Amino acid sequence: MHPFLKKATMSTLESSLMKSKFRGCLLGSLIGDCLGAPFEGDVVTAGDKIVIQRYFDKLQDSTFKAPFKQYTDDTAMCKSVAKFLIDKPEPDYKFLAKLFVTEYFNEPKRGYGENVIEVFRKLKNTKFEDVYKPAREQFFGSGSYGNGGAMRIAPVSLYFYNQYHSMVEVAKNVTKITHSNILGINGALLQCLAVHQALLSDPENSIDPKKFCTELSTKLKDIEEVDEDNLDNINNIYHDKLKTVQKLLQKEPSDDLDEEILENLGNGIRAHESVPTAIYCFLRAQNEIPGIETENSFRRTIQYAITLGGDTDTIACMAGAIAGAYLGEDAINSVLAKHCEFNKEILEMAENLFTARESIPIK
Ligand code: F2R
Ligand code: MG
Ligand code: MG
Repeated sequence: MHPFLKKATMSTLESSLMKSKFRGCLLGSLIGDCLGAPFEGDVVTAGDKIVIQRYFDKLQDSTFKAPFKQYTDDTAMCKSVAKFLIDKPEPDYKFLAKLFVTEYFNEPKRGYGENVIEVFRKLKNTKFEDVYKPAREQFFGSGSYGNGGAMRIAPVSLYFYNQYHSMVEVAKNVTKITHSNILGINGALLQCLAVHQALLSDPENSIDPKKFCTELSTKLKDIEEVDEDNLDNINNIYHDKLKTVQKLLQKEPSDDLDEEILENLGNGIRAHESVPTAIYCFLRAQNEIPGIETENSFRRTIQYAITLGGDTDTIACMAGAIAGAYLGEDAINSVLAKHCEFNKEILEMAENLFTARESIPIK
């Protein structure tokens, strides 16, 4: 067991820190989604970065009143994963598939992509007979490598924080209901490991980015799905990207470097073009970034992720989950959080997830 975790399970003080990390993680994921959503698909210019700075300043001003920023599919699916873990002591994937489908048909206008909607329709029409079959049929049988598996995985990292093998098995199965391409699955695994590693890191000690990335790569190597043909060097994609993250972190932040990040890591809807980018945002935001004026590293993570443009809701959501898991709820500005739809409910879910977790003996 990780020494910090061992300590954490031993006294009330550390148990309260773990609870704060559960709450911070899900709240961080929600904030990234809600605040990133208005910019999804945008190309962000230097001028837009100033607009985004003002947007955050305004949202943090307690006198500023505005309608809720609405959450999207990222949070809708994350809610289902959390409920699946809270409600059933043993994983029931048919129950989870039904939760995804019910959530979608109740609120279809949450920004879901066309293809995943086809999976939901097939699941419903086949009465959930084989919960993995519709996903396997996507993209002429190659399965999806979208980031929809990774964007919702954080509750699995939390719930199984001291049951590593269960975490890995459940993360794979939760993903395969909609994403069966190995890049989609491995992307979700990488995000799951990143949240887990951040959760087990002491927020009073600074993160060593090199160690953070090499540990992720080593752990991923052990658990990832492998493509036997390895066409286009598919098996190396995430490992190469984690090396690139480390290299880019050694450079001074600038607008030119942001261009390099987009070229080398990406900011798209594909898992391999967004999960490593979210990890990069979290690590980069451990230190000051020019043009992002805040002392708070949680806000810096989310704001920076949004300034990269592209799949802003999802990259900010994944980076926010990692940052929240590391820092805990206290590091998140409550005025900022209150602008997000579902902010109270997500904290209640985190609390229920924590309680459900604590009632299960450590194996
Ligand atoms: N879908 C969006 N945003 C754009 C649409 C917004 C909406 N129309 C609106 O305005 O309301 N955002 C959300 O989708 C992303 C997660 O996507 P997910 O769940 O992974 O979907 P999908 O369809 O499985 O994959 C996404 C795209 O990736 C490409 N792709 C995936 N696998 C492929 C393969 N094997 N071959 C070729 N292409 C593949 C496709 O272009 C898919 O459409 C998040 O950003 C979330 O916020
Ligand atoms: Mg979305
Ligand atoms: Mg998105």
